[in-house]
Amino acid sequence: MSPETNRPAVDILGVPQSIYVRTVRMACAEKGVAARLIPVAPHSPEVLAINPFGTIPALRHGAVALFESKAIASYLDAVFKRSAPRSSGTSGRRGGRAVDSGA
Ligand SMILES: N[C@@H](CCC(=O)N[C@@H](CS)C(=O)NCC(=O)O)C(=O)O
Repeated sequence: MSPETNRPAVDILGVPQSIYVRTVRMACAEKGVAARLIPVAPHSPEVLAINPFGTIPALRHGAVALFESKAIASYLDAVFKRSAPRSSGTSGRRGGRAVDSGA
C-alpha cells in the first residue's frame, strides 16, 4: 500500500494464470510497488477500455493506462525508483547489465 493514500500504487488487470500478467506482477514485486490484481479476462470491457486488442495484462496508475507487458515493465522501472534489495548495490546492477547486453 502507498503510505500516503493507503491504496495500492497500481492496478494490474488480468487473470493470475497468464504468464504475461505474472511477469508484470513480478516486476512490481522486484520494484517494491504495491499492486492490486483486478482479475478480468481478455477482451473484457475493463481491458478493452485500455487496450483495443483486448490482451492482458493492462495497467492503471492514476491517469496513466498501459498495455503490453514489456511496456508496462519499462514504465514501472522508470517511474518507481525504489529497487528491491536483491537488485540494489553495484554487483546487482553489473549483473543486470550483463544479462541485458546479451554478452
Ligand atoms: N504481447 C502481449 C501478449 C499478451 C497476451 O497474449 N496475453 C494473453 C493472455 S496470456 C491474452 O490476452 N490472450 C487473448 C488474446 O490473444 O486475444 C504482452 O506482452 O502483454
